[in-house]
Amino acid sequence: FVSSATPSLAKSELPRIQTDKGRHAFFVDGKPFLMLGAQIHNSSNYPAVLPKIWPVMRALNANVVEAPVAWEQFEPVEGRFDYEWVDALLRDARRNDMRVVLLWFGSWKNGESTYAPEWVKADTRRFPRLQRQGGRPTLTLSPFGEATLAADQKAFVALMRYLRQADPQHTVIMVQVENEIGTHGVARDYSTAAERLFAQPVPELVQRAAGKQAGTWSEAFGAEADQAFAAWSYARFVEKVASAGKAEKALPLYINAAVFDADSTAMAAQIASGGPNWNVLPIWKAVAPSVDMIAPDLYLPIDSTYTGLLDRYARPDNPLFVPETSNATWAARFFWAALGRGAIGWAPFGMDATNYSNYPLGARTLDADTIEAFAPLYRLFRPIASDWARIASQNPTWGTAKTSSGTDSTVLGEWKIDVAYGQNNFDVPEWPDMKPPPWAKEPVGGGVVAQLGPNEFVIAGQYSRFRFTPVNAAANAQIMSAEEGTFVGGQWQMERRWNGDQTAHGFNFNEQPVLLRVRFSTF
Ligand code: N0T
Repeated sequence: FVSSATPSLAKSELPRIQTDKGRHAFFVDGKPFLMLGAQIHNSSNYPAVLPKIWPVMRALNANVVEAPVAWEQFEPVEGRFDYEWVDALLRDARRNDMRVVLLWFGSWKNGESTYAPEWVKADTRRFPRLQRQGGRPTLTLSPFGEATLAADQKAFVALMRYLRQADPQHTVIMVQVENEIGTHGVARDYSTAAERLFAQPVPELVQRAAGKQAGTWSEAFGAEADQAFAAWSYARFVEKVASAGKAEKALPLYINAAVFDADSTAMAAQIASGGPNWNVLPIWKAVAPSVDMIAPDLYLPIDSTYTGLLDRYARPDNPLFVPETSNATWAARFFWAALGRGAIGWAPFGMDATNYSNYPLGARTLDADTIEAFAPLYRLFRPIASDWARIASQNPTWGTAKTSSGTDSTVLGEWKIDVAYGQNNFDVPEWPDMKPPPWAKEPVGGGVVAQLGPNEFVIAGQYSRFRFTPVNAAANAQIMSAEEGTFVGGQWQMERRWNGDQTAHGFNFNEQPVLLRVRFSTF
């Protein structure tokens, strides 16, 4: 039986990641797509909560909602799957013109296994726990549990099969497998089975991917042996879950990483051991090839840490995606830093009106100021989500978020770009009682540049000033045109030219972010 709707549905293309010359694009409906996301709270995954989600999404102008589906709700009784939440979410998302990233809270959620169904939690013999040295079990399921793997895989397969059947239009565009894997306070599994494996030679695949000498884990990895072993043990489990799910519906899959530091690995080894911290990415990449992306969750309000971690995960073999970031106002500016590094998506966490706050990670309250820190960014980019994604996948880009020094700079081609924060829009020499703009001391401001040609750029920014000077100091430079506008149907559409005060003191971005297209010449 073929219904009349079948042909058009069959034509709707599967979302996919495309990588070309080290740049990435996420294709949705056959077109590049930028995820302007927002994640709901952990326990907001019930139909009753939906009315508290959509008004926030609308106020933000998000185009993607990230929402968990918990193993305990999906398979409350072994072998019986409950699709009620997924159904309600899909129905509502379509009505609200939103796409969905589903988060599979299966065997692991923030290192522990609290989202496993009761029939799993109750049976520690069939579903063994990861053990501490000396034999005490943890709240974490062991990644060596064969029955645990079979059960998680079976449930994930059921979820992906259901998406194949119930979501031919691909409202769900991407799926996260597990959540923030990695144990806290115990470096790895010390069960008898794990100890036996730990004493054996490192599998050749891992040893080669990590660029180590052959030998046991301790011989090959030294001080990082426990963390590397844990990464391998989780990665092989996740690969089996992910590949089986992909065989049902080949959506892009990712895992998220609890990350702490861009330079040291000590915290990650203690607080999220085995999780996909940047130092064990080669292991994860080699052992879990069905996972398309490894994505950092960014909550620390230190600018060098935030951007340093972006750099760690924006790689030719790993599209940058920030599936969780703080929803405090300070975090909004890092949207620009992520975009400039080619991010295919970015999402503040805790965006629903369930009256919960994860402060100090996020905002104390989800008030109007919180929403307004993020909404203007999404308001600017939602209409051009596809245009920006196309531009960023084909051209050099650079992004900046307000630094502690108050300045930032880069070179793109023949042009040096200097960014200054907290400046007035008009330069004068010493002036009595002159004050900086009201936001000068706030942790706000940023911008992004894409180089369209040797002398042509698209710039967007907020609370920042951009200046362009030729790298060649002997060259004289002039602005040929500076147009404020947007893209409509893939074509640039000018609204007005900037000139006079609007260009004499750099390009100044204020409270409302805007898009500029500028052309220079030299003589
Ligand atoms: C995140 C979120 C949610 C010393 C926290 C961040 C989400 C999970 N975990 O609200 O639980 O599901 O992925 C952990 C960040 C820890 C920072 C500690 C700094």
